[in-house]
Amino acid sequence: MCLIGKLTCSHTSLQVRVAAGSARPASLLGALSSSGSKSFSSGRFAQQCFYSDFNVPPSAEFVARPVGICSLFKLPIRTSAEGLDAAFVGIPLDTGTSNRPGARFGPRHIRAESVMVRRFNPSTRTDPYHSLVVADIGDVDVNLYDLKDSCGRIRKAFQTIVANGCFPLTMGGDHTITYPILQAVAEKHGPVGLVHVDAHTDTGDQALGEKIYHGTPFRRCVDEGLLDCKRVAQIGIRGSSYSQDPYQYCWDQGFRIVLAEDCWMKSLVPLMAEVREQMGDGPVYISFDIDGIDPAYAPGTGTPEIAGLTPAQALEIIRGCRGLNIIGCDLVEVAPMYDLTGEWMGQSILQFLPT
Ligand SMILES: [Mn+2]
Repeated sequence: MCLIGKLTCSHTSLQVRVAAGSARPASLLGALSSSGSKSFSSGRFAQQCFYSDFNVPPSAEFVARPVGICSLFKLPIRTSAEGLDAAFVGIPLDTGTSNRPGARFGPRHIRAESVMVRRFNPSTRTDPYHSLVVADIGDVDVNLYDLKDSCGRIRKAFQTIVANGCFPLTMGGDHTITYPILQAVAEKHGPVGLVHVDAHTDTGDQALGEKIYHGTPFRRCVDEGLLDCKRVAQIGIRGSSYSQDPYQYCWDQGFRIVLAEDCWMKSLVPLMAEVREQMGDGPVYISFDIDGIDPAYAPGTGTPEIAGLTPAQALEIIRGCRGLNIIGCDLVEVAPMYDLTGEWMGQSILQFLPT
């Protein structure tokens, strides 16, 4: 049970949720104390955070966008997921890429671009920061010279995150990372449903004799029973293939495949109603490969394919996940050096926050 109150400060109006019986300490300046930010502009930061247990991004109405140590949405930086409902975490790894590398720089560039994202979305009217305690917990300490070692490190890091009862919100990194993430997530929640946006199914078996790279994560997940295969939807799939029946493996598992060409010129609202029905009440993980979106909009990626989803369709997919039992998500394959405007890198992940 929650009590919703509204307090008005001199410059801004803040909604405050007090969770009855919450073990969380009622720190009036939680965002300040957690980031140790009293040393700069404490008066203006205090107006953003006062009377709230929650971490709220400072508004650019009061704190200039470039001010502060770079974190996602300028949220406080924490060293662990303890006490958090959800945590942004980066995985700067791209040694699983098959074509253009660069996704190792995804997390830090997404953070840099995220200063443009304001706290409220007037279309959804969601206020995620007052539903969940969220912070940026930094990056997984990956080994760029050993992909298997990196997978072990990622799995271990995410075991700790989910053990804290925290939802991981991950910035990749290439799509290899979703495999060890789902190992940790499925250990906690059991086999999960999957909403997977991508140009590719990422269900290959091997390449160059290697079983682990960014073309195989969901095949490995099936091998290990990490997915509830009847609750898997892959959306935006397109491009050339190695065989005439490239989707047979997915269909054999029970996946739903939504080809990009079946999305062209359409609203995806009806599709997402069907996806919500498919997912039911069970735990759902969202894995969003930026290459699901057409490279005309989002060129900053390693394996671009023409004729993809539009940004409006991407928003319809994310908004269409509302109400699902979302237990984590990732945005992967952002390779910033191919997106010279930088416009896309931080824009989509805010709406991943489950509310
Ligand atoms: Mn992918």
